[in-house]
Amino acid sequence: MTDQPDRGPDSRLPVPRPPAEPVSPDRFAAPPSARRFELTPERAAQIVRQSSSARFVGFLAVGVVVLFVIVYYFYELGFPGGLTQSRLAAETEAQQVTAVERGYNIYQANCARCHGANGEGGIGPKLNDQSKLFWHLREDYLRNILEVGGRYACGDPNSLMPVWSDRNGGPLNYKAIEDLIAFLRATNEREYTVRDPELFEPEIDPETGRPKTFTGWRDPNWRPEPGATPYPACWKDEFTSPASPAPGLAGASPSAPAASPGASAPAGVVLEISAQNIAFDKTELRAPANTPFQIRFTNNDAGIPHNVAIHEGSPTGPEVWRGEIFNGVETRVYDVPALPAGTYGFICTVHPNMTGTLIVE
Ligand code: HEC
Ligand SMILES: [Cu+2]
Repeated sequence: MTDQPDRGPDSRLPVPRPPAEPVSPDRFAAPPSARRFELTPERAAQIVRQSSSARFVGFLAVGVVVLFVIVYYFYELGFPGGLTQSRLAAETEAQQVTAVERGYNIYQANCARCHGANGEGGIGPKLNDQSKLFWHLREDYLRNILEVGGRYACGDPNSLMPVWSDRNGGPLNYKAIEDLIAFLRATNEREYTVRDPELFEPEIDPETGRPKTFTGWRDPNWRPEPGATPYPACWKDEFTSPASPAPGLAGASPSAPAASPGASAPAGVVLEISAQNIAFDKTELRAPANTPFQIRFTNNDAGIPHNVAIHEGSPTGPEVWRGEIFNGVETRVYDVPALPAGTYGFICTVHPNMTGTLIVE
């Protein structure tokens, strides 16, 4: 029972919807003032100028980048024609040089007293021999012997060469070992600078006023004779190779002048000498001139090879005669051929620091 009159379905809307008008395109566009597309001549000229300078700047930027890439490429990899070295190679070389120079100091401080300042040998075997460096003293071998000590060379548990690596209780850390190896393998092609061990500054030779230098031992171009036998794994075998005369009472080197057959057991002079702890017990021997004589040599160093060799003038002069090398403990009698009067040096071929004077009168 309502008294509301029925006004149809739209009767509850507040305002009746106006009839739809056609949409003018102007409603969706900027006002006509903004839609002027004509350019003033000044504006047009400005735009042209601006865009060409922007292009030039862009061109410059690309040019700079391209140039940089090209220059950097050669800077990094080295300019062609050997003008410069690749940066990586240069850095590697600088590090190699540093390692060799440090290794030199470590060698002089720890090793020279037994192996000689130039690796010429002494209490320990020589290290600077080309055939030995080529066949035998390779990096792995050096690393092993420095790590476990001299017994690695020939299996001698009483070897005089101590353990060097701190991994087995020695005094040198792995870096020092690597530097040492770099020095032992350094080539003789270039000069290295001697530097003081603390500050690593070059050491100046007071006489010349220039830094002291040294060269490595290894000749990288050295090649063994075709068919040559490799250097033996144990250095002592260099002296006991089958090529040397069979061990016997007499041990004359092939280069020695042949002694007369009857001279092997003359009632003549017998010189006595012995070796112990890598030293001769005598520094002077005397023998008669122009007469064959004998040397009775006792090697008291168990497992260590020694001999007696005679050199002209001094122990470093040319070799005149060499007695056979043999391991201790043993005594052998050498027959020495007649020598003209004069002063000679005698030496152990294995241990260049075992020397003495032989006076033939
Ligand atoms: C106390 C003396 C002594 C000192 C110091 C010494 N060595 Fe030796 N070295 C020897 C002896 C002895 C041998 C021989 C080993 C053996 O067969 O018993 C040897 C062997 C070697 C060998 C092997 C040689 C070969 O022909 O196989 C190398 C390499 C070597 N030493 C390097 C070094 C270096 C590097 C140092 C310094 C860190 C050093 N030695 C310090 C005495 C010494
Ligand atoms: Cu010797």
